[in-house]
Amino acid sequence: MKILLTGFEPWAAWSSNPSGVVAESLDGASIGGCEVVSAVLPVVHGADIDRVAPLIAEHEPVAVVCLGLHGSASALHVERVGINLKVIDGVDYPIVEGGPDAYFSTLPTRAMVQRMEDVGVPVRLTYSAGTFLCNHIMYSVLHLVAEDDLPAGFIHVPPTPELVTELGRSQPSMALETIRTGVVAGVTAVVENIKVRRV
Ligand code: PCA
Repeated sequence: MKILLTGFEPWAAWSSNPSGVVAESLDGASIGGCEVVSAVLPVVHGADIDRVAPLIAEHEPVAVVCLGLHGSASALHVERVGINLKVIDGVDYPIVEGGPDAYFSTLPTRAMVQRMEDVGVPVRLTYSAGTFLCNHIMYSVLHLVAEDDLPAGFIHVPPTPELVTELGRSQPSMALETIRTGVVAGVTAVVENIKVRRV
Protein backbone atom coordinates (compact mmCIF):
# COMPACT_ATOMS: atom_id res chain seq x y z
CA MET A 1 0.00 0.00 0.00
CA LYS A 2 1.21 3.47 -0.88
CA ILE A 3 0.08 6.92 0.14
CA LEU A 4 0.80 9.98 -1.98
CA LEU A 5 1.97 12.98 0.06
CA THR A 6 2.58 16.28 -1.68
CA GLY A 7 3.89 19.69 -0.60
CA PHE A 8 4.74 22.88 -2.44
CA GLU A 9 7.93 24.65 -3.49
CA PRO A 10 8.82 28.01 -1.93
CA TRP A 11 6.94 30.98 -3.36
CA ALA A 12 6.65 34.75 -2.94
CA ALA A 13 8.59 36.03 0.10
CA TRP A 14 8.97 32.59 1.72
CA SER A 15 12.52 31.33 1.19
CA SER A 16 11.49 27.78 1.93
CA ASN A 17 8.21 25.92 2.22
CA PRO A 18 7.75 23.59 5.21
CA SER A 19 5.02 21.71 3.34
CA GLY A 20 7.47 20.62 0.66
CA VAL A 21 10.29 20.02 3.14
CA VAL A 22 8.10 17.77 5.30
CA ALA A 23 6.65 15.89 2.33
CA GLU A 24 10.12 15.28 0.91
CA SER A 25 11.51 14.20 4.29
CA LEU A 26 8.86 11.47 4.49
CA ASP A 27 9.46 10.08 0.99
CA GLY A 28 9.93 6.32 1.30
CA ALA A 29 8.92 6.26 4.98
CA SER A 30 6.48 3.68 6.26
CA ILE A 31 3.48 5.05 8.16
CA GLY A 32 1.11 2.47 9.60
CA GLY A 33 2.51 -0.07 7.15
CA CYS A 34 1.89 2.23 4.19
CA GLU A 35 4.76 3.46 2.02
CA VAL A 36 4.91 7.22 1.50
CA VAL A 37 5.52 8.48 -2.03
CA SER A 38 6.07 12.21 -1.95
CA ALA A 39 6.29 15.02 -4.46
CA VAL A 40 7.03 18.72 -4.23
CA LEU A 41 4.76 20.70 -6.53
CA PRO A 42 5.36 23.98 -8.37
CA VAL A 43 3.23 26.92 -7.20
CA VAL A 44 1.73 27.26 -10.66
CA HIS A 45 -1.92 26.76 -11.62
CA GLY A 46 -2.20 23.62 -13.72
CA ALA A 47 1.42 22.49 -13.29
CA ASP A 48 0.45 21.30 -9.78
CA ILE A 49 -2.21 18.81 -10.82
CA ASP A 50 -0.20 17.86 -13.92
CA ARG A 51 2.47 16.53 -11.53
CA VAL A 52 -0.02 14.73 -9.30
CA ALA A 53 -2.22 13.01 -11.89
CA PRO A 54 0.56 10.77 -13.35
CA LEU A 55 1.77 9.92 -9.83
CA ILE A 56 -1.69 8.65 -8.94
CA ALA A 57 -1.77 6.58 -12.14
CA GLU A 58 1.75 5.22 -11.56
CA HIS A 59 1.61 4.42 -7.85
CA GLU A 60 -2.11 3.70 -7.36
CA PRO A 61 -2.02 5.12 -3.81
CA VAL A 62 -4.74 4.29 -1.29
CA ALA A 63 -5.03 7.98 -0.37
CA VAL A 64 -3.72 11.38 -1.43
CA VAL A 65 -2.74 13.93 1.22
CA CYS A 66 -1.64 17.35 -0.02
CA LEU A 67 0.17 19.88 2.16
CA GLY A 68 0.72 23.61 1.76
CA LEU A 69 1.96 26.59 3.74
CA HIS A 70 -0.58 28.96 5.28
CA GLY A 71 1.44 32.09 6.01
CA SER A 72 -0.59 33.21 9.02
CA ALA A 73 -1.72 29.91 10.52
CA SER A 74 -0.89 29.18 14.15
CA ALA A 75 -1.85 25.50 13.98
CA LEU A 76 -2.18 22.74 11.41
CA HIS A 77 -5.39 23.27 9.46
CA VAL A 78 -7.12 20.12 8.31
CA GLU A 79 -9.13 21.57 5.44
CA ARG A 80 -12.62 20.25 4.84
CA VAL A 81 -13.65 22.06 1.65
CA GLY A 82 -12.12 22.85 -1.74
CA ILE A 83 -14.03 25.36 -3.91
CA ASN A 84 -14.23 25.74 -7.69
CA LEU A 85 -12.60 29.18 -7.68
CA LYS A 86 -9.18 30.55 -8.41
CA VAL A 87 -8.40 34.23 -8.16
CA ILE A 88 -5.65 35.53 -10.41
CA ASP A 89 -4.75 39.24 -10.24
CA GLY A 90 -8.09 40.01 -8.63
CA VAL A 91 -10.10 38.18 -11.30
CA ASP A 92 -12.26 35.13 -10.47
CA TYR A 93 -12.06 31.99 -12.60
CA PRO A 94 -13.47 28.49 -12.13
CA ILE A 95 -10.84 25.80 -11.64
CA VAL A 96 -12.97 23.40 -13.67
CA GLU A 97 -15.43 25.00 -16.07
CA GLY A 98 -18.87 23.56 -15.22
CA GLY A 99 -17.45 21.58 -12.28
CA PRO A 100 -19.25 21.24 -8.93
CA ASP A 101 -19.06 24.35 -6.72
CA ALA A 102 -17.11 22.47 -4.06
CA TYR A 103 -15.83 19.14 -2.86
CA PHE A 104 -15.58 18.03 0.75
CA SER A 105 -12.34 16.40 1.80
CA THR A 106 -12.78 12.64 1.69
CA LEU A 107 -10.10 12.09 4.35
CA PRO A 108 -11.19 11.19 7.91
CA THR A 109 -10.68 14.80 9.01
CA ARG A 110 -11.96 14.48 12.60
CA ALA A 111 -9.88 11.38 13.23
CA MET A 112 -6.84 13.19 11.84
CA VAL A 113 -7.38 16.10 14.21
CA GLN A 114 -7.74 13.69 17.13
CA ARG A 115 -4.50 11.89 16.24
CA MET A 116 -2.63 15.18 15.93
CA GLU A 117 -3.92 16.37 19.28
CA ASP A 118 -2.93 13.03 20.82
CA VAL A 119 0.71 13.75 19.92
CA GLY A 120 0.49 17.33 21.21
CA VAL A 121 0.37 19.20 17.91
CA PRO A 122 -1.96 22.23 17.70
CA VAL A 123 -4.57 21.65 14.99
CA ARG A 124 -8.04 22.63 13.92
CA LEU A 125 -10.61 21.79 11.32
CA THR A 126 -10.96 24.60 8.79
CA TYR A 127 -13.51 25.36 6.12
CA SER A 128 -11.65 27.40 3.51
CA ALA A 129 -8.37 26.53 1.82
CA GLY A 130 -8.34 30.00 0.23
CA THR A 131 -8.39 30.80 -3.49
CA PHE A 132 -4.75 30.19 -4.42
CA LEU A 133 -2.72 27.05 -5.15
CA CYS A 134 -3.64 25.16 -2.01
CA ASN A 135 -7.33 25.33 -2.78
CA HIS A 136 -6.45 24.67 -6.42
CA ILE A 137 -4.68 21.37 -5.75
CA MET A 138 -7.30 20.28 -3.21
CA TYR A 139 -10.20 20.91 -5.61
CA SER A 140 -8.31 19.54 -8.63
CA VAL A 141 -7.35 16.27 -6.93
CA LEU A 142 -10.85 15.76 -5.52
CA HIS A 143 -12.29 16.43 -8.98
CA LEU A 144 -9.81 14.04 -10.60
CA VAL A 145 -10.70 11.17 -8.26
CA ALA A 146 -14.38 12.03 -7.80
CA GLU A 147 -15.47 8.78 -9.45
CA ASP A 148 -12.88 6.66 -7.65
CA ASP A 149 -12.77 5.20 -4.16
CA LEU A 150 -9.65 7.20 -3.34
CA PRO A 151 -9.69 9.39 -0.22
CA ALA A 152 -8.02 12.76 -0.76
CA GLY A 153 -7.68 16.06 1.02
CA PHE A 154 -5.45 18.83 2.24
CA ILE A 155 -3.59 20.07 5.32
CA HIS A 156 -2.29 23.65 5.70
CA VAL A 157 0.81 24.06 7.84
CA PRO A 158 2.13 27.20 9.59
CA PRO A 159 5.46 28.87 8.79
CA THR A 160 8.50 27.88 10.84
CA PRO A 161 10.10 30.28 13.38
CA GLU A 162 13.08 30.66 11.02
CA LEU A 163 10.85 31.82 8.15
CA VAL A 164 8.99 34.28 10.34
CA THR A 165 12.11 35.86 11.84
CA GLU A 166 13.78 35.99 8.43
CA LEU A 167 10.97 38.31 7.32
CA GLY A 168 11.26 40.38 10.49
CA ARG A 169 7.81 39.34 11.64
CA SER A 170 6.52 38.44 15.10
CA GLN A 171 3.65 36.14 14.18
CA PRO A 172 2.67 32.57 15.09
CA SER A 173 4.92 29.80 13.80
CA MET A 174 5.60 26.10 14.35
CA ALA A 175 8.88 24.19 14.44
CA LEU A 176 9.47 21.98 11.42
CA GLU A 177 9.76 18.89 13.61
CA THR A 178 6.37 19.62 15.20
CA ILE A 179 4.78 20.09 11.78
CA ARG A 180 6.31 16.77 10.71
CA THR A 181 5.02 15.01 13.83
CA GLY A 182 1.54 16.38 13.15
CA VAL A 183 1.60 15.33 9.51
CA VAL A 184 2.73 11.80 10.44
CA ALA A 185 -0.12 11.62 12.98
CA GLY A 186 -2.62 12.81 10.37
CA VAL A 187 -1.39 10.30 7.80
CA THR A 188 -1.56 7.58 10.48
CA ALA A 189 -5.26 8.36 10.92
CA VAL A 190 -5.77 8.19 7.16
CA VAL A 191 -4.11 4.77 6.95
CA GLU A 192 -6.05 3.45 9.96
CA ASN A 193 -9.29 4.55 8.35
CA ILE A 194 -8.43 2.78 5.09
CA LYS A 195 -7.67 -0.43 6.97
CA VAL A 196 -11.02 -0.22 8.78
CA ARG A 197 -12.85 0.42 5.50
CA ARG A 198 -11.18 -2.58 3.88
CA VAL A 199 -12.00 -5.11 6.60
N1 PCA B 1 0.67 27.74 0.06
C1 PCA B 1 -0.07 28.52 -0.89
C2 PCA B 1 0.34 28.01 -2.22
C3 PCA B 1 1.57 27.22 -2.00
C4 PCA B 1 1.63 27.01 -0.55
O1 PCA B 1 2.42 26.28 0.05
C5 PCA B 1 -1.58 28.51 -0.60
O2 PCA B 1 -1.96 28.48 0.57
O3 PCA B 1 -2.38 28.56 -1.54
